[in-house]
Amino acid sequence: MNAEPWTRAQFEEQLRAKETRYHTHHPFHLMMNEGRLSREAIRGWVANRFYYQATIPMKDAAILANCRDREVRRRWITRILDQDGDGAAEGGLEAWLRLGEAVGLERARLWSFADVLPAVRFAVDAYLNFAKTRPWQEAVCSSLTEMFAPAAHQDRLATWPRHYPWIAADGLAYFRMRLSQARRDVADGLELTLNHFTTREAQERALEILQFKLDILWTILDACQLAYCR
Ligand code: AHQ
Repeated sequence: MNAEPWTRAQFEEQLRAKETRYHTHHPFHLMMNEGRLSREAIRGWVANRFYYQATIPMKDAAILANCRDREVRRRWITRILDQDGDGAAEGGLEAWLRLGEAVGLERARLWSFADVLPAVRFAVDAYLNFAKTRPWQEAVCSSLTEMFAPAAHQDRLATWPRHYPWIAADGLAYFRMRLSQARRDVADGLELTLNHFTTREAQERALEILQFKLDILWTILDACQLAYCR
């Protein structure tokens, strides 16, 4: 017997309840916020997360490539420019490169992806492949881990200056930039998700998709902890 679909409010509540599995609860992130990471661990995290950041515009382009809805494309395309930049703004990738320089990593080193750990490469590539091969609405749903991202950025902005005074303040510009951009992106992605997944079976599928993406973020920190916190 098919269960009744959740209401929009219940469905959103189910999605938001996944926060307990978000990577801000990972031991590596807890150590980061408590100032317990070495310079090597911070540098390793910045270099590995750059592989994730540099893949986001490709992931969003994959969503556009799979989407026949002009109105959705007009809204979604802003994410690519937010990261790659355009005439007016330098973009998120540039801000992350400045974070790299602030922690002592050369830009060329970051772009070489020489420091990317095997599990990080597999996890990030799995995210890109998911966006390329699944319906665009599923890829939109997977981006909703960003519902929980403002807290992560706020944690860093609140704790890094005190715990990691060797990192110049302008290196944290990326986290500040995302506080507003993430909220706008999430409003968009959530609207599309609540509108598309309307049967109970589809809503349960949406929760599975979100858990898949939470596992990607969790795996990135598993690899960083194993590699940099001996
Ligand atoms: O800086 C982040 C970002 O631009 C994005 C895009 C979004 C997506 O499309 O999957 N997810 C995401 C995330 C960013 N930062 C991560 C962090 O912890 O700094 C969080 C991550 C996410 O929650 O998915």
